[in-house]
Amino acid sequence: MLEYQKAFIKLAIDQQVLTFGQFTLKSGRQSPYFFNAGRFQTGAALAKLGRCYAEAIVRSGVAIDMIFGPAYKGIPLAATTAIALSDHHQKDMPYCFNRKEAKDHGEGGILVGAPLTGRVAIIDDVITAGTAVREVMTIVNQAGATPAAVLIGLNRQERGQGELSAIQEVEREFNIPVISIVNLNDIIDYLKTETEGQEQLIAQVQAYRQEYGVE
Ligand code: OMP
Repeated sequence: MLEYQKAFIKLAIDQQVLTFGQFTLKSGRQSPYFFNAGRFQTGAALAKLGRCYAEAIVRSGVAIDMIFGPAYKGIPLAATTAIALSDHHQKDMPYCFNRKEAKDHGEGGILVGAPLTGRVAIIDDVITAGTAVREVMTIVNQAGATPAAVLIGLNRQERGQGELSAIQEVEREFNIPVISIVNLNDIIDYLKTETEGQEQLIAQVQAYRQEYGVE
């Protein structure tokens, strides 16, 4: 695991973004952990988060022209990533986001920010079964732009609609890479090496991975 990945997991646990317990997912699965990006609630946390997303996209080597942040949770993620790309990677990247409801006055429309064109990195928090990200693909395609990558914080490494992981399905269906800052294996590694007395929790997470996970 790289240093920024370790820092990301530490930040997520410290900010209670990554929590452990019993959670019902959108897919109906019962999960012993949950990742809630809405809990990155301060300027400092958001700044660190943006640096992690920026590092992940730069390390991937994928060429992009802009960043798209889907409403609502993707909006601050796109903004903080764009700032980090400028401050730490000398890349002044345009970004835009959508509204959930079209505005019929003022500037109108559902898109805000830079024109949605070229090779677009879609930035989001989590992919479990891949439902949310499919909706975003439609918006990007309808604007005439090209989805170039999906950038997420956590890859839960779960099966999607079939035997492949949801992420593999998205990668095949849209022919683009899904880049994540960390995946579930990284979280398990972190719990094993950076924390103590968490054997029961590790066993629960591993059991969940056994039931719903893919390699
Ligand atoms: P899919 O649409 O099934 O890929 O699930 C992604 C969405 O599930 C996210 O956008 C969240 O609304 C929610 N989610 C989390 O935010 N964190 C998790 O750890 C798990 C989920 C989830 O419900 O699967």
